[in-house]
Amino acid sequence: MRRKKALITGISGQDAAYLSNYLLKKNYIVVGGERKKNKSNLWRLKALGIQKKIKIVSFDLQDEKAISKTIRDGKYNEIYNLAAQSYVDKSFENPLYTSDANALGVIRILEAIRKYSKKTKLYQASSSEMYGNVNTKSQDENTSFHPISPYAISKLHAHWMLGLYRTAYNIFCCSGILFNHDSPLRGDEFVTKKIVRDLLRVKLNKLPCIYLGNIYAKRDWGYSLDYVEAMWKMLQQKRANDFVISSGINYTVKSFVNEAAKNIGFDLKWIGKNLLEKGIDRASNKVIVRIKKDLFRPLEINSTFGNSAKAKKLLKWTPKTKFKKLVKIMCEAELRKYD
Ligand code: NAP
Ligand code: F7E
Repeated sequence: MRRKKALITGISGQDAAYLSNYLLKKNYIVVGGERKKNKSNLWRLKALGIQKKIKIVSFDLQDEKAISKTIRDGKYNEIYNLAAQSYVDKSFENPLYTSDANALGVIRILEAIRKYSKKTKLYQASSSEMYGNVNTKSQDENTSFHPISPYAISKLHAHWMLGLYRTAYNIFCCSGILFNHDSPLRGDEFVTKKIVRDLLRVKLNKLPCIYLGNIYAKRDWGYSLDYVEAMWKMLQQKRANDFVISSGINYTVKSFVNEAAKNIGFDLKWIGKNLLEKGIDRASNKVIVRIKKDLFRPLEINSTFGNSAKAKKLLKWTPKTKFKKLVKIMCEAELRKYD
């Protein structure tokens, strides 16, 4: 049987690494799209030992001509668009670039598929951020969207364009509305990775303490390795559809800190309120965690909580890794760096 060929954009990112590994195991030809930089940044593929198995092509969400050529010439069965300016906080500082890459970039891909490669199936990385602060207990495919960051608005623009291309042009495109998913390959700027990395630095006396913003925000956290399976399953369906992918339980950032601290060998007690709240190690009486005003966002989603019943029913997908296990996996991987 002919091997399927997939293009994964944003190949230097967290999800792209796990998805590449997953598709290689399914005997796909995997092509990775990387935007041009002074220095290629494929440490995640190296960490999984798959760098040499992936052909890298130049791919920038802002470059319409190159996107058209890549898609026209590539003859891909499937495209997974994972490329994005993915950091919510940065989107407030850089709304123009975020919108151009995350929203218009997806339209560039859709147009290239419509014009040159109508049989190619597209997976688009949508986000739970699109919901904003809603009153429903949990969020599913029917929950309305109230985005409150440039990032969320850009992702919603792309999400709605996908729906349009599906109905107007019969293009097979699926939107995965994924809730937070993290892993040892998570980017350093995201809170889970920052907590694990910096708590360990404090433990090793390389850092006096760790600074955080809103520790009362709640997130529905899962494991990236589990979530990429759902991406693939979406494109194997008979009909294109949108799916929420989530763990179905949420925790505060503070709970993440407490759990990671336990794994790293701290027993934290908390004193004070608001900006003066501190996490103190019971054994040494040292302040390990402090709050910093600059790390709060102009607008914040207080709580995310996904309901992925549709994915369970139609994709037979359920998350395998629970919160405590995820924190343990991330802490153990960080500890191994110092072995
Ligand atoms: P990530 O690690 O931040 O990776 C993003 C990738 O996009 C990087 O490879 C980055 O390349 C690339 N990129 C950025 N701007 C680009 C541009 N203009 N052109 C081409 N590539 C560009 O993200 P992730 O956590 O794996 O997430 C994958 C996708 O899912 C993203 O679209 C994200 O928005 C979305 N998502 C993530 C989560 C989550 O919790 N992880 C949840 C919902 C949705 P550089 O190395 O050059 O920066
Ligand atoms: O923040 C709070 C922060 O940056 C999580 C992206 O993958 O998931 C991710 O977006 C929470 C927020 O992820 C710090 O205010 C407190 O409430 O790890 P994060 P995110 O914004 O939830 C969604 C689904 C995506 O689509 C995105 O691409 O943690 N927080 N103190 C902090 N966050 C950071 N980064 N740094 C802090 O010091």
